[in-house]
Amino acid sequence: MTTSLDALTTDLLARLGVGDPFDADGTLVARTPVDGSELGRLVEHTAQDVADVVGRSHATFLQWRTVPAPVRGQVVREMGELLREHKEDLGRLVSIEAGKILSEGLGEVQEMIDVCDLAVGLSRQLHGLTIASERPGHRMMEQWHPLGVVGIISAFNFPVAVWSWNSALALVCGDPVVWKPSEKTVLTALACQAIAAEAARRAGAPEGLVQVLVGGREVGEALADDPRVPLVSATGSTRMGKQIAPRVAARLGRSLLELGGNNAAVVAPSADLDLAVRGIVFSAVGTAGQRCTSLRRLIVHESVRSELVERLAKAYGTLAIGSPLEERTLVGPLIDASAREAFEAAIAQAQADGGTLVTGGGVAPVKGGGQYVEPAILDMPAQTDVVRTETFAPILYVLGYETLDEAVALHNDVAQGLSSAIFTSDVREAETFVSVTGSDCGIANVNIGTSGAEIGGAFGGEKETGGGRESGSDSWRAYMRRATNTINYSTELPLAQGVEFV
Ligand code: UN1
Repeated sequence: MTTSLDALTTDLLARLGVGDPFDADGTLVARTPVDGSELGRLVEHTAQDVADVVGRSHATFLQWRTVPAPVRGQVVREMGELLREHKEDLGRLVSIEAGKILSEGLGEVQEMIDVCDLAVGLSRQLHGLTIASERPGHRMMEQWHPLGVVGIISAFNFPVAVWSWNSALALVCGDPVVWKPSEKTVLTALACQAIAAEAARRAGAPEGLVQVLVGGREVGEALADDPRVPLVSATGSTRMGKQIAPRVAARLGRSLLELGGNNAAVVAPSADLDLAVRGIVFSAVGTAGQRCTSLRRLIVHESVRSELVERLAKAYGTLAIGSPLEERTLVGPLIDASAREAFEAAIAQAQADGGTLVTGGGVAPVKGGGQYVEPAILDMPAQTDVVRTETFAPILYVLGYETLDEAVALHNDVAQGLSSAIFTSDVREAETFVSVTGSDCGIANVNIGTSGAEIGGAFGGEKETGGGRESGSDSWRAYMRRATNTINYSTELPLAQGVEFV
C-alpha cells in the first residue's frame, strides 16, 4: 500500500541514517496509527539471534568497561549533538509511528537531549563513599563498577525518550545496551540505533554499544532469560511486568520496572481553577491519554465539583482531534483498534456502574483508517473496578470528596502507584499530600498535573508500577555494581567485631 506517509517515512529514515529496513518477506508489519496504513515489513529476530546479539554485546562490554567514565561520556555527548541536529526528523518519525502530536514528538526528542546532558555530567560524578573503619590502619571505600549488558524493553507510547533514559545512563556507566522496542514502534528504534552508532563512530568508541532486537514476546523472553544480561529494564503494562520480572528473578538477575499507573489529582476548595483546568486537560488528554503518567482519576472537593466538571467539559469541547501531523491538532489517534475497543468497553462499564458521561466517549469523525476517539469525562458515584483499572485511553473519572483524609484514601486505593497531584492554595494540604501519610506514589506534585515530568528527578512508582526509578537523581546506581573495599595499610590483622582467631 503506497501512501504519502510511506514516502515521508522512507525519507525520514534515510535522513536519520537507517537506510532501507524493509523486507517484503518480513513478518512484522510496521504501521502508522495516523491512518492505520502499512509502512513496511521487517524481519523478526529469533531466540538464537538474541543469544548472538547478547554475546556480541557482552564482548563489547569487556572492552567498554575499561574506558574511563568521562571518556565514555563523549559518546553520549555526541548522541546529544546528533539528536539536536535531527530533532525535527526524529520528532516527526515519532509522530508518524506512535501517533502523538508533533509538539509532543519534538518534546520527546528534547527529553532525550536533556537526559544526554545529564548523563554527560554524570560521567564525571559516578562516585562512591569513603567510610570510617572500626579497625586502626584500615580504610573502607565503595566503588561503582560497570554492570554488564543492559536489556531494555520499551513501550510504544514513549518510543524513544524512555530508551534514552536507560541507554544514556547505561552507556556512561559502562554498559552496552540490547534493546527490544515495542513491535509497534520499531522504526524509531532503528533510527536511535543509527544515531547511537554514528555517535560511537564520532567518539571513537567500539561498535555495537546499542543493538536493537526486532520481534515480540519470544524475543523479549529470550532477553529476560539470558544470564549475560544482569539488568533488564522494562517499561510497559503491569501484565507484561508480571511476566518478565519472575523470569529475570528466576536467574537472580535484576529488573528495573516502570509499569502501569492509575494517576489521580485531588482538587481542593482553595485550588486555582484556571490553573487546575489547564493542568488537568494536558495530563488527561495529552498523548490521547496514552502516557503511563496520564491523569485518569480526578478527586474533587464537593464544593467545586460541578463548576470544575463544567469547565472541563467546555475545555474538552475546544480540543482539535485529528492527524497528529497537522499543526492545530491536540488529540491524535489511539495506537490501534484494540485500544479503541478498550476505551469503549471501559466507558460502557463505567456507565453500567452508575457513571454519567459528561462529554466525549465516541469515535471521532476523522477520515482515514486511524482510531480517533473523543476524550471522555465520566462523573462517577464511586471508585468501582473499572476506575481502579488502567485503560490506556483518554478517559477521566471524576469522584467527589468531603475531607482531605477521604481524598487521600480514595487516591491510594488503587493497585498502581506512579504519579499524583494536588491542586490547592493551602500549604497545609499541599504538604500533607506529599508527606508520608499522603500520596503513596513515586511522583507527587503540587499545582501541576501528573504527566510531563522533567528528567532531573528519579522517575517511577510503587506497588504495581514496579518500584523502579529511571532518568535523574541517583537512578544511575541501578546500572552499576557496588564494590565495598576494606584496605588494611597497617602491619596488624585485627578482626572486625573483636573476634579473636589464630
Ligand atoms: C511514559 O509514559 O512511559 O512524565 C513516560 C511524563 C514523561 C514520561 C512519560 N516525561 O509524562
